[in-house]
Parts: sequence; C-alpha cells; structure tokens
Amino acid sequence: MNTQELLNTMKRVVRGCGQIILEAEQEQIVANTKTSFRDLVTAYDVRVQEYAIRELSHSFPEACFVAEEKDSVDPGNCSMIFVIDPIDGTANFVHHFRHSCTSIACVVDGKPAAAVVYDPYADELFCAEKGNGAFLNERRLEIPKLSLEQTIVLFGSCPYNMELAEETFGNIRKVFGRCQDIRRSGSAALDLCYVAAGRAGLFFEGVLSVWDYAAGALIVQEAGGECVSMEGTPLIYDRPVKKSCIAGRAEVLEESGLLPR
Ligand code: LIP
Repeated sequence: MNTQELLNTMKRVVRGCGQIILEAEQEQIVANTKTSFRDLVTAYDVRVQEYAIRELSHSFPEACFVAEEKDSVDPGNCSMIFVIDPIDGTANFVHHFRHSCTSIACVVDGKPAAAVVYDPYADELFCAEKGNGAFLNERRLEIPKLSLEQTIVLFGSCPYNMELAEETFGNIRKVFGRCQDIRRSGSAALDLCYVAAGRAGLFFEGVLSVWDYAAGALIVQEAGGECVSMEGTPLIYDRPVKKSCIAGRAEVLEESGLLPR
C-alpha cells in the first residue's frame, strides 16, 4: 500500500474516532483515575482506541500498536507501528471543554511516515506524510516566518508530573514578557498542530507520552518547523516513552532561550 492510501485509511479511521467522541456531547461523562486524580480515563477513551485498532488492524494486519489505554509493551522491531492517543485532552473531554482530538501516527523504521490529528468539535483534520507536506482539511500548511514577539506561545502544565511545576512555570515566565501572550489548551497534539497552522509560534511541555506528540511532531516538521526534546535531542517514536517536547520554527526555538545553549 502506498503512503497516500495509508494516509487515506488513517483519515477515514480518525474521523470515525471523532464521531464516537461527539456521541458523548449530551452525556455526563464518568471518569476513572490512573496515576493521580488529574490523570483521567473514560469508557470513551477505550471505545475510541478499540475502534481505531480494529479498523487499522483490518487494513494492516501486520501492524503493531502503541496506544495510551493499552499495556505499554515495546513493539520490538515491528516494521509498522501505529501510535495512538484515542482522546488527547481527556480532562477537556470530561468537562465538555470541546477541545480534544484523536492522534494517530504511523511509524516506519523508527520515524513517523504519516500522521493524522482530528478535532471533531471544529471538524479540523490535520495530516502529514513524510516529505509531502502538512495539511489542514486539504489546505497546505506552512509556518509563517514570525518572531517570538509576533506570536502566541502554547505550553503544557505536566499535570501528571507535579514535580515539574516549578520548572514549567519558570520557563513560561521566561518567554511571557517576550511574546504576545500565552495559552494552555490541554491538548498537546492540538497545540503541535496549531504551531503547524501558524496559530501559535511555539509549544513546549516538560513531559509527554509518545502518543501525545508522535503525530503532531510530523505535522510540525512537514509545515517547516522543528519538534525536539527540550534537551534539543531528537524524539523517540517507536516505543512507549515519555519525553519533553518543544516545537516551532528553528529561529523561534533559538529565540525562546528554552533549549540548552
Ligand atoms: C494530555 C496532554 C497534555 C498534557 C497532559 C496529558 P491526555 O494528554 O495532551 O498536554 O499536559 O499531561 O498528557 O492524557 O489528555 O491524552
């Protein structure tokens, strides 16, 4: 199957995930907790993930899966790995904030080859194929050449890792006086897509799981940006890891002063 067919299948599946998310619109959503009272999971996370894995397994029986609500098993040297966050922005979802998405990356030989992120509330499907550009609802994305002071900065508050709070708010204070304003949206995958779409000039978070960033990282890169760890090192995509993440145009990453000199 060529990457265009792969991407078309991923788009179909992620739209199906979005329809399940919208079914919860009229419901009082029951959330269970995982590692802390902030780390939530709902029956919808599991339903969306089971749907995505079922549909992708049907088209790609040889594929392996790394997914948020699945036991974190290293897929070893599996040639095709789908990295799935069924509902990124789970806390937003539980509280009907209407700012959540499904994020799916297809990782081949350790790097994302194709990516989809779908926000069903806004009906916005961000996608990318390695080497063939990034798109929002079929419109090509290219990050505008703006300086830090001409942009909004997005950040994540690492709510599952409160030991990072001092560092996180120290970092956002460092850039707050040098950008137009700051935002904390609650969905890292959408934050990365917003950087790719030029809605923000920079995103960072002190720790994310691979399913939070795998798809958004390719979308940023294909829109002309960079997405690396906050140590300035390449991210890992093919196994269940946690990494810091920073994304934007190379010049803005440099300007931010958040990367090691
Ligand atoms: C969330 C991210 C968010 C981060 C949270 C969590 P989830 O993903 O999108 O940016 O701050 O710690 O990782 O848990 O909603 O899929």
